[in-house]
Amino acid sequence: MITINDKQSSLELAVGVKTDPIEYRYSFAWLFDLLEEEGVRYLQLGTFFELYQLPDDYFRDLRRQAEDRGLLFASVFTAHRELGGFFRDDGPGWESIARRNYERLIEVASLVGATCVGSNPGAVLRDRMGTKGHGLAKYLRHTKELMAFAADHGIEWLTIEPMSCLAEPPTLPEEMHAVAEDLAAYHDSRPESTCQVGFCVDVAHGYANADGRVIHDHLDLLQSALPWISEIHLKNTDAMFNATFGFAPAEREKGVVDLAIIRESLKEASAVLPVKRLVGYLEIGGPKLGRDYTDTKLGDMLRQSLRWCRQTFEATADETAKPLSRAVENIPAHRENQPRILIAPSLMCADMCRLESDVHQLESAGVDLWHLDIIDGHFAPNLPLGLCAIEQLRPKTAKPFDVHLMVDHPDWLIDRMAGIGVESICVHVEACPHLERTLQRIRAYGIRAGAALNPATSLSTIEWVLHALDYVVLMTVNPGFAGQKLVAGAIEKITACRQMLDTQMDRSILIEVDGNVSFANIPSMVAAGADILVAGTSSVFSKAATLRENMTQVREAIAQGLSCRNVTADVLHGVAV
Ligand code: S6P
Ligand code: MG
Repeated sequence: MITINDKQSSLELAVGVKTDPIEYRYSFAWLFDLLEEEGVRYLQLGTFFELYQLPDDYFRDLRRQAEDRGLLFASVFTAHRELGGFFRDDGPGWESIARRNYERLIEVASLVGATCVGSNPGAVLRDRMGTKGHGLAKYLRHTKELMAFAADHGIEWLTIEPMSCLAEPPTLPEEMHAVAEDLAAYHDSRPESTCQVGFCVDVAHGYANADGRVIHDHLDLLQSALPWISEIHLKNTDAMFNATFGFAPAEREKGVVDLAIIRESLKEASAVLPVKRLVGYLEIGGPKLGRDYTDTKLGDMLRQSLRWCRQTFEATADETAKPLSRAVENIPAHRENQPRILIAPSLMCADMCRLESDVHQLESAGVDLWHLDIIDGHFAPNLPLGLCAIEQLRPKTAKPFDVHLMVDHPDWLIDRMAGIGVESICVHVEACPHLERTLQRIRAYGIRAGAALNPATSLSTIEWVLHALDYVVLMTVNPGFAGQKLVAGAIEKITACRQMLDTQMDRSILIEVDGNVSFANIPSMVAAGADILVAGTSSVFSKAATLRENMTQVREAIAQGLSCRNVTADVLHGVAV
């Protein structure tokens, strides 16, 4: 059987780039080309002066330019201390202007498709450190309100950059803990209406006191921030934390940031980190600091830094060779313990000319696994995805592959799928005269085995193979095509299947539903007992909204279904509701 990896190796580290005001000296197009060539996928949009006033279309276009090169704006982050106004209540409108700017920043993030929006809280006036406590209280009040504003815009994380200097809270370990715990408690009390708050730690920040004595080095501060780290800034620094720069060979000579040590600290702490994928965004010093107007070497320096960062910070070759086991932990082993409903977009519904880009977007929007339909033109009359497509897709994503074989004679394909590295395979009972043997063949590879049933097929066909099953796929349309209407009796069949599985087995077998799993049908499917939703043209790939917006709508429909499921369970157990 599949072994679930230990927590230590479950953290994926990736290198991205914070764009900062690249537009001033070069251009986004210049940067995007360079990143595409270097194989870097993640972007953090760094702010620039005009960003707060530019029209929506500018950001839509920027997003399109990035996506055309396979890049993803996963995050947006302030480049300067634009939000210092939160800490002041003197003068005309500092606080309200900072608030308005931050709200625009969140809107911009939503327009470019990012899920994280972050800031450095801004300098409390250095010569007025007495105002720090008061300023921090105001900052926290605004942040809590912005957590709701961000959630309404589909943002998952507001990120705070700690540890820049004592004047910019939270810097000291005790400040970090106090701020993070307060905001986490606030989120926990309103999980539906607020986003989470995490830290974007800059690995080049330590804290030296006014006498120039280093009180906490960058590794100390990193350690203190661990439970809340959701993003990282990558840059180098001198031993006094005075200057920052990159990772080109000459810079590595004078710098103290050892990315291998940072990587190991993060991997060791992966059990306490709030995320499974951590992107380290390399900061581009030159254009941001504006110190080297004549510098024509930025391209080369950036490439050298990126190569070094990828080589030392990203997962080792050894780990990337095993996407299968790393990804499997997303699949709950026991339904009772983890009533999370899994979303499995059906990739035959994606835009085939933009498959990789759709996959990356959906991955960042939080899908759980990929549903891959293989149809042979005999069992069902279609030919959507082939072996080559699945093989080429495998290294592009760490999410589990859930293969649906709509073919006669599936055995040879099971062997090929095992070679590619997939996490679950289901075969149709109608195509398998020796169903038990076929299921065992799947399991012998350590792959989860499923049986799929056409709408006309009775549940009794799987009654005697339950011992060999990990999941059942109930076709809620006739197989072969997307865009069909739900067949009559589909919901009743899910209910009956759930009852049969729960009464006949002492362990949990998941139910996957496939076909017209629409926004409208999801609540009743989930309420009836579906665990995995195959999402196609009637939900995740609906043309009426973006992929990310569709994912949000799927989650809302799931929540609706789960609340009905709880009511039903309470009624069954005689609890007054
Ligand atoms: C086709 C296949 C499915 C479809 C999915 C489409 O039979 O098994 O996985 O891709 O059902 O979903 P929708 O929402 O277009 O019906
Ligand atoms: Mg399918």
